[in-house]
Amino acid sequence: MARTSADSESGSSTLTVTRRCSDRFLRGLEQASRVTFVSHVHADPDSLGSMLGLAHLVECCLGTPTRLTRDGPICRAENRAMVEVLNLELVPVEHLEWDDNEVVVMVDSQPNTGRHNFNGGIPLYAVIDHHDTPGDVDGIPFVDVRRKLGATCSLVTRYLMEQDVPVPKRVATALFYGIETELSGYPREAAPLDDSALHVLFPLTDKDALSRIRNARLPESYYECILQGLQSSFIYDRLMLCWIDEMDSAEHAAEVCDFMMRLEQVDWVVVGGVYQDQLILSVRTVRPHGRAGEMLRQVVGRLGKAGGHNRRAGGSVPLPSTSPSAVEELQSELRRRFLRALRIDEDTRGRRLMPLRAMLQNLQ
Ligand SMILES: [Mn+2]
Repeated sequence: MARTSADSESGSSTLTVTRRCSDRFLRGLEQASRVTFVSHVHADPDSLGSMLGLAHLVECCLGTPTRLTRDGPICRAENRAMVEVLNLELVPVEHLEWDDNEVVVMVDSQPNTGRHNFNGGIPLYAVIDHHDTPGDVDGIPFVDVRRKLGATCSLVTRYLMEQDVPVPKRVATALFYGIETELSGYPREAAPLDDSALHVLFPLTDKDALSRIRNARLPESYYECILQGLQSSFIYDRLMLCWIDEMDSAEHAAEVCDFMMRLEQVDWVVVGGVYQDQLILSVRTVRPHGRAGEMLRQVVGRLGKAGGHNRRAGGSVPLPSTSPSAVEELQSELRRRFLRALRIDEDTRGRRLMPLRAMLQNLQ
């Protein structure tokens, strides 16, 4: 098992008993009147699955009531389908009220990474995560952050296995889908724990529910954004950059990025789309050790926020104005920075993915 901050913390020399992470996690919750799970903004399948899995663990092992929450809307069609199909009850973080002795656990995210609006009235008991983006975990009693792990759901599955808790279909489906989406089809590039979690969970999943989530119906705006993405794509060496003028969901940038990333000539795809008063950025790379999260954080710098993993990353930059000139100015600054970060000659002329002539001909 990977060494973790939780492992090293418990590495006291006086005791020979090695307690498992899940034992320590549960022990700290014994006096809790209720356990509330929080995660990052626009909850994704990994955060939803992790909250559900840990809530199940707590309910089975301690009989303590739990709550799952959501921070901001859930936009992506598959993620909304997951909430609906698995009947997840999510309390909006802005409506939370606290019981005496209530305990809060943060999953798939770390405090002060700018990825959540939760700054609750009560301190966190635990942080369970796998992100590279370092958060402020000082003073938090239980921390289990495994940066090599592909999904937080894999760690939660491990806790359930350690405690020998039966995993019902609904929980198994959520955990499985959480891992599947985080690994983008490459379980073996993540960690052995991800791969083995998928093996354990798959027979327990609800296959119909899984296919209803995977094949969620898409809104018209998705196709509008795909069209804009195709029409605005420029290729610079191994990088493709696409811009979307106006999106009615922050998730469309990532969806366009997922759609574009399989183009055979490029290794990197960056999509930037205007959503309300922000430019939302999404990055994908086919390189297994691409460190996309680090690259995007470096590019965005002080302009905004960013984070992510080896193959995938996301971020946002506030726009001073949504006028075309303000958007264009930011786009060209970011283009310069991406080219520099990927060591592509800054004078490289972009080549359109779809030549203008072809676009016009298609209209006739
Ligand atoms: Mn995750």
